[in-house]
Amino acid sequence: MFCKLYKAALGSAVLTLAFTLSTLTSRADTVLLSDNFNSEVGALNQTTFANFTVNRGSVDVIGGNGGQVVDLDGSTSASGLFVSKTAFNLTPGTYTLQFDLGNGPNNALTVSLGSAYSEIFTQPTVGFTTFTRTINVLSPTMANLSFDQSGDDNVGYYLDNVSLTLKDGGNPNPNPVPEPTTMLLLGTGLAGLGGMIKRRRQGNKD
Ligand SMILES: [Ca+2]
Ligand SMILES: [Ca+2]
Ligand SMILES: [Ca+2]
Repeated sequence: MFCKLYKAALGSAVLTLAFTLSTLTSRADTVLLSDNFNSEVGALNQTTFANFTVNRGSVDVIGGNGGQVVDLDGSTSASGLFVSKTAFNLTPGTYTLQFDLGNGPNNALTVSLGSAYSEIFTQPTVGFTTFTRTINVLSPTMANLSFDQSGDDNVGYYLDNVSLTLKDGGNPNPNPVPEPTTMLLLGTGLAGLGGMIKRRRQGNKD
């Protein structure tokens, strides 16, 4: 009899704990930008994009990487500055920036996300290479994603599959402290379990 009660209480406590942990950790990722450029109109010196503007020089939309890609140095001997139309409102949290780069050797490409991230690429890529960067934002900031190609020789890095994702619903604390109410629930469950064990031990003495 006791054994059944004990198991039931223990099972209940474990379920409560599992549920509490799952509600604390299961927040969805938020995709802020995802673009493979396959729906753009292929053209040299293309100026119209769904998610980007060409703020300087020119870029081309050409075939590649199983669809279309953006050659960040167009065909006007003026390399492109390719900037997201959206200025992202970056709340504190962990972001994942991912993009494919192809072509090279080449001139420098500066990839930046406002003050949150900046990196200069100069190395040739073998085919297309996926770059994944984790960006931790500590205080709120507004930022455009930009790809600044240098060179002015009509051949730039080829850009594809750009995405920016906010991980875990923007939870700034990856190891959250349980809220007082959940602690109270857990405490009540464990106290009840302790009481049962105590009663069981006292029962043995009788
Ligand atoms: Ca593509
Ligand atoms: Ca070009
Ligand atoms: Ca070049």
